[in-house]
Amino acid sequence: MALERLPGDAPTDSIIAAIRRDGAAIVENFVSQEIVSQVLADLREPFDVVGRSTENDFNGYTTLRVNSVLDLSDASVEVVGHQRMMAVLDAFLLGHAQSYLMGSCTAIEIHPGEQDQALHRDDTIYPVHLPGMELQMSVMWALTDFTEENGATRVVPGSHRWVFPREPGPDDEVVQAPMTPGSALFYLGSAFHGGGANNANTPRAGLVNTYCLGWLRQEVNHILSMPRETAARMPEHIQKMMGYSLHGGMLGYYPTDDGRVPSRDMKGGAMWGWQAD
Ligand SMILES: O=C(O)CCC(=O)C(=O)O
Ligand SMILES: [Fe+2]
Repeated sequence: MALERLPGDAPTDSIIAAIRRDGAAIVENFVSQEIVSQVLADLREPFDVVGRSTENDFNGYTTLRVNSVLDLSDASVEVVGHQRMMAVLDAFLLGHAQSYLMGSCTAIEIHPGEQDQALHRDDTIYPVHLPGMELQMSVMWALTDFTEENGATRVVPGSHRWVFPREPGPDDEVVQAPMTPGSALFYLGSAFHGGGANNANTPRAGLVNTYCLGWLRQEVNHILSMPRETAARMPEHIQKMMGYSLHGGMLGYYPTDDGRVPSRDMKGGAMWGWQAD
């Protein structure tokens, strides 16, 4: 089988339906070439300067990684806060939270010679498994061509329905997600996936962003990783997803300079039931 591929102007409902069924889906040409080229240009120096600092058995030793891309590339705002992408995230993450947050924002350039990354679920950063409740979702944007040869992301379709602690075995089908630059692969936090081996002679670069339920701790501490002055220049929806927001009107508050806390709006909080309306 292959993952469903939908055109960038496909109805949001059909993208959601494909992800619900397979745990992942590709949306082609979802962001412009101009944005992709700009993000890639902004990342060249960070890739080359700090890209090897995250090398380990999981991330690989022939792969460059850059974290907190939002802080390094203004153009990445268009990707991280892509409005139609967020309409898809809404369907998966707003059933169990009033809002969601950006977990991480990581560029990954897999170089020739890299091996297959171990198949894994991104949501294992959270030590709970609640069937039917997605804790987070990932969106991998192709910044270069993703091909079967150069390490396009691998996904185990249907694995989002597996009961913990089932792991992929030799009989489970693994499919790849070839994409052109500007296309996006959505996958649920519960879907097994991993980077691919690069057997080509050119690198494969992608930007993968994760989004978690608003009452969970974010993978990256964006409040510390980006200077406040930079954050203040971000569009409001990005600031909120970085963590400059309260969940349910009460989670994440802090005293302001005069020692007061904002009046807490319990409406919409856990006790109230945020699906009531
Ligand atoms: O690079 C990829 O295609 C996937 C990377 C990934 O899944 C991860 O590092 O968690
Ligand atoms: Fe992953």
